Amino acid sequence: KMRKKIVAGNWKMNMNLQDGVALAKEINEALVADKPNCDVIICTPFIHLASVAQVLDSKVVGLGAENCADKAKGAFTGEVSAEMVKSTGAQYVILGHSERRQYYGETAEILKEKVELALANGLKVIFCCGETLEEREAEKQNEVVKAELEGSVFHLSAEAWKNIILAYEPIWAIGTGKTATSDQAEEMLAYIRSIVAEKYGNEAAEETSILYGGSCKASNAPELFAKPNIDGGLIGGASLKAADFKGIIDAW
Ligand code: 3PY
Repeated sequence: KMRKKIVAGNWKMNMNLQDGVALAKEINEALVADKPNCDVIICTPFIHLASVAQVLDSKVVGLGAENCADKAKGAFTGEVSAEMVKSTGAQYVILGHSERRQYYGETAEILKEKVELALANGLKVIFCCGETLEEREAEKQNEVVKAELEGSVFHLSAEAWKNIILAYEPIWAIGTGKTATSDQAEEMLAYIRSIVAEKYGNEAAEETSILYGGSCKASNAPELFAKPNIDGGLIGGASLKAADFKGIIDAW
């Protein structure tokens, strides 16, 4: 594969500050000792970012947030802006994770604002999309994913698009232990690449990294990563232990 291979951890709301910094150190040490064959990114809660940035070798492990605000600055109590994320040393932000859409009411319009602010502040965006079980059973998965991309990222310029990484996470496979089969994942990622090609051209589509997420772990990563359109994984639970995470990285 020509394009970037990526393994990105999504810690979600886990780890206190001390445990998080210790985990980041452990991952960094393991990868400095045994250089990965792919780009590795860890995405942590906001409060960890500045401290984790201090213990990572940014040439070996990238750092990202799991969210950012849809406003640039000001009277938005409790929010964290893209500029603040960037100032910690982070280079990435996950946007549009299904947990944000489902539990925090993030719509396509809100996500569009977040994407723009993230890019304007020099962050690369890991943009998530995916369908529910009900939508898949109704065979609406392609339609749903296309609408998510059209609503929040397909308005971007070709130049801005270079800073977008896509992650397909079928909601029915998140934290449920159910993984999409490697054929189901490949089928969707090939579809996503085809609509990126329609929008930005074949060359841009070939250069876009598209990840699979949803109960991806060391045992299923080799089969998933062997598929032509799967450029890596967005990893939930298995990113919380250095050995498990390293096992997935070694699948490349
Ligand atoms: C999972 O692996 O379940 C995820 O949601 C990763 O983002």
